[in-house]
This record gives sequence, structure tokens and C-alpha cells, in this order.
Amino acid sequence: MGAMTRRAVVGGMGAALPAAALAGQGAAAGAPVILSTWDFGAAANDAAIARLRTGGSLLDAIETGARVPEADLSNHSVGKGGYPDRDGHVTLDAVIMDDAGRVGAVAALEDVTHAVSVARAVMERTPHTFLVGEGARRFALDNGFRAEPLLTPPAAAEWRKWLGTAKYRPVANIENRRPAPGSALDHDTIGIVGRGVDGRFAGACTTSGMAFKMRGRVGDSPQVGAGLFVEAGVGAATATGVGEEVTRIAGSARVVSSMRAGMAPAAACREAVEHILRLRGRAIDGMQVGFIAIGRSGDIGAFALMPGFSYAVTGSDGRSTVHPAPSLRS
Ligand code: SD4
Repeated sequence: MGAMTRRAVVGGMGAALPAAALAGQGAAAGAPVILSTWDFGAAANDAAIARLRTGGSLLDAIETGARVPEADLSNHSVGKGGYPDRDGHVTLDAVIMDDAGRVGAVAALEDVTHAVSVARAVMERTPHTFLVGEGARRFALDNGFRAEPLLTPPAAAEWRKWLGTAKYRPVANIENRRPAPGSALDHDTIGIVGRGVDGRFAGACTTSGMAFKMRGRVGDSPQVGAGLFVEAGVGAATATGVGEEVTRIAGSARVVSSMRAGMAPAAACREAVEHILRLRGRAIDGMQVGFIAIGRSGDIGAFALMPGFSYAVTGSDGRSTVHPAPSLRS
């Protein structure tokens, strides 16, 4: 909840967001815009903007931002401190991409905190786009990443408590509740997208996925087109929530293709959520899915299935604001 207390918060949580009113925020010609999921995205955005100011590329900024929640032990999913799968292993998924078609991803990565940086290394140092499991771990260690235990005592305690019932039931909007270490099913995926001064786009998404997932489960986050998509001259989109529902419709690619067809980011995010509901109906009762997007001119949008999803936006003035996203259901 730290970001919420330190930042300007626009609108009450759960209030319908006048997303259209935000269109254009940070969109002055040449101004960078950084947009990320959930309240804690504000701290990531700050780090990203700071990196830009010290001469980093947009990709450097995005990676720097994504590393913030990865290193935050109170964030019980991303990186170290994340909740494990149902067998007690913390496994990380991440993707990073720019709008020149460069992309790297890892899934089911163990023992390495900064999955987004491993994803970037996959992009820059291999002929591939995606490494998983032991191969991803081996690659990371061979490339200088440090192995360390990711399962912290509070996360292990929560897992043992969960084993008492061993019931897998994702809780909507748990990301913003930021409960004390040890509370159930906390998951804090960050999707972060940016538009640089030159109008180019980049993005990343990193998570340990749904707490107590099946071993080997991979969600939407590291999958290009599902958890993240970036296209030159069009924009960037990323997703959070129950990854299976996002993956089914290649959600982020769908948002970007709607923008390519002329939709504003907010409308494109809404269209993707509506499509999921059309497909799934009652099967997704109680589940959360949210999208955020930046369009060609730096205009932004967000939309969720349920109230409670929020996002953080930071413009060239470096001021981060957190906004509740509008939702289909009330
Ligand atoms: C997943 N989409 O692994 C992620 C979870 C998430 O905030 O977004 N949590 O399904």
C-alpha cells in the first residue's frame, strides 16, 4: 500500500475512472510516459523515469522499473519473497520487449530474483525469445546472475498454512490489499509500458504468477501477446489478473490490434475485457482481469473486469499518480 500513501490518488478506489479524461496525460510531443499496473507501480515508474533522466534508454527504464517490485520482499509475488507453487517452489515468469521486434522471456525460472533482467539477457545474448525452467536457470547462472533462495520464511509459512486446505482460489484485487506478510494468495504482477521521447514503445511484465499454482503452470505474463504486446507506431499494452483468461484471447495483442484499427487505448482495453466476458460468462465470476495501454500519442487507458484494479502513470514532470480503472462489473 506504500505507493497509495505516498502518491496522489485520483478518484476513490473502485470509483469509475474517467479514463478518457486522462487521455493525453503526459502526451506532450516528445514527453516520456510510463504506465504500470496496480498502486505499487508508482514506485516502479519513479525508478523508470529516474533511469531515463540519467541517460538510460527506454528499455533500460522499463527494466529498472520492473526490478523494483522484484526486489521488494513485502511484495509476495514478484521476485524474491513471492509465494511458491503448491509444491513449495517459487517460480518466476517475465518478458521484456521493444517496438523493434526485440523480445526476451523466461518462465518457471527458479533461484534468480530479477527475472526481467534474465529475460533481457535472453533477448540480447541468445538467438531465442523464450527460455523456461532449468534451461532458463542454467542460462541465468552462466550469464552472471546470482542464485539465491527465493522462498522467504513468511512466504514458506503462508504456503504451509495453505497446505491445510490446499484449495486453489484466486482472490480478485489481492494486489492492492498489500496485506501483512503471510496473508493468503497475494500476487503482485507488474506490467509496465512506456513511450519514450522519440515516440517509441517498450514494455515488460514480471510475476511469480498465481500463488500456489500447479507446478509448471505458466500464466499470461511472460507470453508475448498475452501479458504484453508492443508495436511501433501503434502502442503498448499489458495485462494483470487471472492469466488463463488473458491467455485465451491473446489479450495484450488484442488491445494493440484494436488500437491499430483506430480505437483509443481505454476503448481497446474495454473491448478485450468484454470479449473475455462474452467467451466465459459465469465461469469467471469473482475473477479479476485488467489491461492498461498507451497509444501512439502517449494517451493512456485502462479497463478491468471488476472494480478494484488500479494503475500508476508518470509523465515527464516525474509526478506519479495512481488511478482506479473503470470496470465492466460493479
Ligand atoms: C498470472 N497474470 O500469472 C498473472 C497474475 C497476476 O497480479 O497478474 N497477478 O496469471
